[in-house]
Amino acid sequence: PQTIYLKDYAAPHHWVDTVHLTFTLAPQATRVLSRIAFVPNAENPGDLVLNGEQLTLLSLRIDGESVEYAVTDTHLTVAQADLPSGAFTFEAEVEISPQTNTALEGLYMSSGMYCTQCEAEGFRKITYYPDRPDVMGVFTVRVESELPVLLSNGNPVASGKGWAEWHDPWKKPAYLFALVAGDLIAHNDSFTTMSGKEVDLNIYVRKGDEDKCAFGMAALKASMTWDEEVYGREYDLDIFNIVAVDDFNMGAMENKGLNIFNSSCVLASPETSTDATFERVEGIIAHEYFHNWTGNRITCRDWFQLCLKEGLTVYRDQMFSGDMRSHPVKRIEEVLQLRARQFREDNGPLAHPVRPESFVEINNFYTATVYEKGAEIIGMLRRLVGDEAYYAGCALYFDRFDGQAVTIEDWLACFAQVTGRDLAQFQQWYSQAGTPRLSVTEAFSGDSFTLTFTQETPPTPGQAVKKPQVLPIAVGLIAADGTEVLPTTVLEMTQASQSFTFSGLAARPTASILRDFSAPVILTRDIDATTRAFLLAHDTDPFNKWEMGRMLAKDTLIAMITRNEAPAGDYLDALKAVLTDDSLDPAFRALTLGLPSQDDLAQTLFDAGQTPDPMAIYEAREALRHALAHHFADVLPDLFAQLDAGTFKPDADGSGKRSLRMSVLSLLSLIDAGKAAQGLFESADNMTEQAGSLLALLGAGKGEEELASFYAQWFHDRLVMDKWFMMQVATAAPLEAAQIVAKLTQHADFNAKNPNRFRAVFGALAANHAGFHAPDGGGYKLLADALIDLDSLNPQTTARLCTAFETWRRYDGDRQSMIRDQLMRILAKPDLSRDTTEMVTRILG
Ligand code: B3K
Ligand code: ZN
Repeated sequence: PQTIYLKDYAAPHHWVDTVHLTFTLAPQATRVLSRIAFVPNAENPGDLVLNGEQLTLLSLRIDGESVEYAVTDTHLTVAQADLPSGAFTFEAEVEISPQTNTALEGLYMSSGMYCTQCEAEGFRKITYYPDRPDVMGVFTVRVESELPVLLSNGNPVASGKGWAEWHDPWKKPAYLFALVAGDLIAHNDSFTTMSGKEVDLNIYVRKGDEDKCAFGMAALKASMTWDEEVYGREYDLDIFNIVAVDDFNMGAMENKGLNIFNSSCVLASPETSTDATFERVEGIIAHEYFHNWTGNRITCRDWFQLCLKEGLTVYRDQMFSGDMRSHPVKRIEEVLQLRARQFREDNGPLAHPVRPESFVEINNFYTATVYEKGAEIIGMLRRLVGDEAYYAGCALYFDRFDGQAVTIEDWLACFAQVTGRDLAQFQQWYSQAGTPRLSVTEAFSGDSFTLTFTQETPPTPGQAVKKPQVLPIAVGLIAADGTEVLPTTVLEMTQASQSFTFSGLAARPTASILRDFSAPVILTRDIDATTRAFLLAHDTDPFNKWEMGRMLAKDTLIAMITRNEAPAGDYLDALKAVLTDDSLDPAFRALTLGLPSQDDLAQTLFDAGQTPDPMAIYEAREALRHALAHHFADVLPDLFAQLDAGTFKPDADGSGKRSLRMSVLSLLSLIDAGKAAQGLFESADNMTEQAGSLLALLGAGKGEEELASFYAQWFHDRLVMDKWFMMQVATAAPLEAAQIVAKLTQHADFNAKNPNRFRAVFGALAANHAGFHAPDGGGYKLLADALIDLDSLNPQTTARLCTAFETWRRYDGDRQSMIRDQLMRILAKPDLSRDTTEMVTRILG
């Protein structure tokens, strides 16, 4: 397969002015008639080159005349010599088969409805077109079908029996095209924008899901208000539609005026959804809505610039969620995610810059690095330039580039202009892969305290030597009595090694370093458990307060794993103080109670030069859970009773309480024979507590009966059933995981073609660290078998799940060779997709 390089970017030979599409829908023979007005690009003249894949071409005309053309599996070309000299109209008719499209890219069918997914390069499976984001056109779409709801982008123009026409006045790249046709029900509302324009809002769902739309609708309206108030961005069409689709490769898609969502990311009700789902729905609705400005009105010149829209939009949705809920809690959750997914990626064979320099299949680069590290870069930029300059830079960006397809350089130029700063070194964050290691030493003399930082970024594939990055390091200083003697101050580190001195101090302070996780680095700091416990008790920065608890937990677990030590008493006491401190937010207490994941511990051991043993990690973590349960035995039952949040409301308060309550319950279940959890399972009126109590039971080796009654209650609800599958795999004991997965794949409700269900089982297997890495290699083989089968149906989801193997070089020789064998077996599959081939090849390194 061909590798595409950023350095080879060239403007297209032709621009698009207007596009008229007529769809005559039929499951296996949909006709797509296109009329495209092309304008030659005077700056780069050449042949007319259109993308097209899996299309049956029925007719082609240019300015009404037939013309010579060449067609391959991927392109249609008309030689420049055969084209009219100026602008011309291209007309073609193609036939496609949505029903047999199991890749879920292009136009496909899901539970009887038609829907599309075009980003990144799916439009070429719908018709011949210059399918690249820098080519933007004004689309008019006619949909013909007997289905009652017919939707496309923009505003509705006209409709009649069996047809509807839509016109999108905003020019856009083809990846934002969308079409939906189905027997759907609208949950309707409206929104008045800041300039007084009335917008019609709809969430379209299948019959039976109408009662799961209210929360998503409220989140949409809150997002629209927030973008007006915080960024001054107003919505720009008469209508905004969201459609829920059951079969979807990712979370959701920001198509102009017609967002399409994985039903798991928009539907929510207290009975069927957990607090985590509510929070995710709120965040994703906001994310897709925010793309209307960061992504749609201003888009990417090419796919290497993906982080331009994704990093910024993730940053925006994170700020929104923080405003809606709690910034400290949200920040801790973000960092947990970042470390679990992005640091993991950055540490292995798939490490790549936030703006990659090459790709084979762009769908493989919708990664934690592009999204989450991309968002961290925006956060650092804001910290470095300050709030005022940040918003001024954004305003300039919106103003200057509205309606254009641009680059990271264009984005940064706005901030260079408003601040007068040289952002050349900062720009390295986009080009240099790998997580910087930051270490610090402390010295006190006279009245001065000095912090000396050293940074180093390890090599990553294709980048052996790294340069120092610009690091905003937020620090505070705390006196022995717990008072803060230096409030949060941002140090700007630009060198490999750099010192910062604070004078006028009466006594040696305790430093709180990297507050709010001000830069995406791995900080090493040699401090003893007493200092950590002091900061856990006294740090005014909630992130670092939590971080100290986490480091204590990690040290305790590492000592248990490597030296067979008993859990440190200091740690148990410090944790108990947090657990029982009513002045702290329950959500924060729950997060502090959470233990580092097995995967995190494996990486930590590997970084320290040891070979992680998954079974030993599992056992130590289980032993610590039991030790915590016994150490807290006198307070757990009372806490469990007190934390009843009352009537279910999916807000920060209620979910925080329930989150702590479920953490308490999972420990309590280890010492009360499951009594409390069984009681709650019987009485729960919401999914958070019903699933939480079931998980607590399963985590204590119980819950067989509850699992069966859960099935009997919910077998008809596909999203709840995803949880039923997932929970069993997630809590399976290491030596049973493969067998449980094998059994579940034989279940009548298992369906590999549905990405949610496939991920519920195989994503959970990959996340069950000790189970996946079971000594006999059964987990590896099972996943490889499933991926080999899925690849012919759905390359995108297959390639995504290959990341389960990305950490293979951490482990012992036996495991490495078993994994290598499985990767080679996948690679040997005839006709393996480009997506999976690229992923497996990169993982093998
Ligand atoms: N932009 C889409 C992701 C498309 C993924 C293509 N494989 C969703 C989002 O980030 O909002
Ligand atoms: Zn996005």
